[in-house]
Amino acid sequence: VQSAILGFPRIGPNRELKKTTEAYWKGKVSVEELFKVGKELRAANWKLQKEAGVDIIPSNDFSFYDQVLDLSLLFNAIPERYAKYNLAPIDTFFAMGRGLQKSATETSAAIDVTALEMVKWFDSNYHYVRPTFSHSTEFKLNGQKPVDEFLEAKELGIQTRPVLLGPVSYLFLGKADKDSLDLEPLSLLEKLLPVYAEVLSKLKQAGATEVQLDEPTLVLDLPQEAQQAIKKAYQFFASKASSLPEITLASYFGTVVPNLNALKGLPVAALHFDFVRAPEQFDDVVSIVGDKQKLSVGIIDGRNIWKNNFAKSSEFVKKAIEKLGADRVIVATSSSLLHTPVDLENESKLNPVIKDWFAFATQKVKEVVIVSKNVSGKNVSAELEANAKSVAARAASDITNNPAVKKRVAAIDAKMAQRAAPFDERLIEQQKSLKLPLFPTTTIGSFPQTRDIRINRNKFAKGTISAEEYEKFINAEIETVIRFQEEIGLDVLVHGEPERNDMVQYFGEQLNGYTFTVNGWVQSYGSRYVRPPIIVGDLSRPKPMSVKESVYAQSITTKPVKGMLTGPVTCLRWSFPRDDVEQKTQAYQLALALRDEVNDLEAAGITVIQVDEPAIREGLPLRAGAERDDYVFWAADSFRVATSGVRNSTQIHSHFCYSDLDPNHIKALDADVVSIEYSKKDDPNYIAEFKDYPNHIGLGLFDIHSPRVPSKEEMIHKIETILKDYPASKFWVNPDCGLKTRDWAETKLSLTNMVDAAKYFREQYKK
Ligand code: THG
Ligand code: ZN
Repeated sequence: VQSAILGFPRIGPNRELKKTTEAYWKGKVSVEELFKVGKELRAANWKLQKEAGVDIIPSNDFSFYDQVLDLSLLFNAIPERYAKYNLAPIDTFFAMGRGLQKSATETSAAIDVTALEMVKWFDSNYHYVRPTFSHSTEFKLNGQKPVDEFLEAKELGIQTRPVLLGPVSYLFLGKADKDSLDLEPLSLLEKLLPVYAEVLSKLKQAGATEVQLDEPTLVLDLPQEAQQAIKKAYQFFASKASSLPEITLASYFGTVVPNLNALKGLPVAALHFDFVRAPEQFDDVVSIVGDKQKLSVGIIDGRNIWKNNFAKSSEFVKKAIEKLGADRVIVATSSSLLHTPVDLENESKLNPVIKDWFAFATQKVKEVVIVSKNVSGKNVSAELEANAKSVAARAASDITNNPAVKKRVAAIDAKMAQRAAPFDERLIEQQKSLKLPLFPTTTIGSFPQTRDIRINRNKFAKGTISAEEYEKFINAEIETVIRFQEEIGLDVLVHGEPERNDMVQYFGEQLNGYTFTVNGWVQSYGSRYVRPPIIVGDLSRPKPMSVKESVYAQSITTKPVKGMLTGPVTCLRWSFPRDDVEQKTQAYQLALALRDEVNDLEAAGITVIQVDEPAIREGLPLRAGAERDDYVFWAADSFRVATSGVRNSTQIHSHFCYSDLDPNHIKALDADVVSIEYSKKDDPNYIAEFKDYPNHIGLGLFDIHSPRVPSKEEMIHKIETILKDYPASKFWVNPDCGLKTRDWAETKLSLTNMVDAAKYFREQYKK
């Protein structure tokens, strides 16, 4: 029984990829150095897997930014606004990923282009760069990255299985560009397939015997056309079978059963399914595996950090072997390991008892091999025994159980999830106390996280500066941010969050029931990584978490300062959750902890409190149905449990980062003000979805993910577009997200322009 890995994290054990990429952007390292580091990272990953004894090792899972963007570059799906600058391919690639703004020099013209849209990768915290097509898109091979990387591995004596996003998912996850809105991406399939086959045949010529084509869209509710497209695409490849490598079609993150017809009789060599997320699909999918087809059993979790249960997994795989025979079964990770941290060995600070419950990517590689050996009848009894011990120890541990928390969750009632008065009444009281102008301006919470801030946070963490020194430093930072906001005329201020590394990690560190890594980084997008805290037990708040900083900020200004918290669903989603308790239960435990925090902030004199739920959309189950309905209820309900304990005059804000939220789900939160992403939408229809939204709306006016500075006129235009149809009193003016990834220089310019845009409209409405 073979073992297979679907993809390995490319960031390096010590974030080597981030460091070099960012240095390259700053002009501090050459392109040669950048490529050299990429090559070293790939080599190290291949060797690690080879040495662990993996049979099927992926290549082309590496990317300098995003693997979907790699394909857009490879297939020449490069919108003219990027292509026209004739940059080196890698620079075009980065410009598409993150935008580019450069003033003119003597030898080159100015460059000013925004990034392509960035979207959540299914229900994960990874973001891909959305393929963007227009009528003028002409697919052709632009370079041959998958071939180059295959050959690179081959030179090291390592045979790999290149992985590419499959043609249907690639198109389906893309969109039409602004100038071609009538274009249906899937209609490009016929044009794409020959180019796609060309790269596959080059791989074959280079010596690849098999490829992994990911079609994760198979776990969505696929329209009929997309199901047809799957058949069409793989039949097309089959018609060229002699010149192409064998294909493993991989799906993950859910069940494919509703799309089974698309898969039945599909002429591919192997099918991969995710049995961690959807073990219940086993009988159905096995029934469609063809006589000569192999089944890749995704049984080692690519999305979480818990140690695999070898006995259980082996039993599961054996069921497949019984049906198909050992030579037609492959033991695999459920998805790419991109979503897990690189190596548990790097964790020096974990409680050894807890550490023994985890497996990161490097450990998961070994797990795949052990399970495959076990089901092949090889002797791995020592590993099995140690594994059984560890699994039993976790189940019996009192670290996981807190009866008081369980009791409090059980006592939550409907009243706790409801504000004392409806929005209209609350609004009157809030206006009376806050006295804000039309188009009130605010920011989403974080201000630039400078080097100095990071250094001081690290010093404090390491104990090289005292708590007093650190507090002094943080207060000085808060004061800088407050003065700046006063100076440019923002209305509702924030303290800037200098004390926070990450909006989830920061709260996780202060709650009981969580544990953390020192180096457990996971790529979120481009060069930005997160270090998700791990929920190991029942969650509770031993003491206030954010009150001190908010109160200090409020004490030095007469303008209202907004308290800043992360909502229960986001705390849950951006952590590694427990797998032994329902997610819903974990969300309510968090909601109670946050409710106490919200109430403490109010009691300390904070009158505006923002509770962010950017992850609420990604948590939505991928398919319609009972599970999704249940989620929609508990996600909003837990938010309301967290935020409904306050007076009517206290204004609750929320923010989501992403635009593709169902307005009904937003409504259910009953927040007084919600900020939505409006920066990348020129589309008045988008805001029309909020027509009946009763509460106030913050227009996320500019894209903070890009270093580009938007002009005042640009933002005026955006506001104007919607004012035709809506009352001015409904809107707030703000950026589309926190500013922590930006520099001060950009921040000052952007926010000044933004406040000026709001002032412009205030003048207009005076007349
Ligand atoms: N936190 C977490 N997940 C997220 C976001 C977040 N997912 C969605 C969205 N925000 C992604 N955006 C970011 C933005 C910035 C960073 C990470 C994800 C970031 N990371 C620092 C870096 O890579 O340099 C490291 C942060 C740290 O020092 O801890 O800036 O906000 N969980
Ligand atoms: Zn955001």
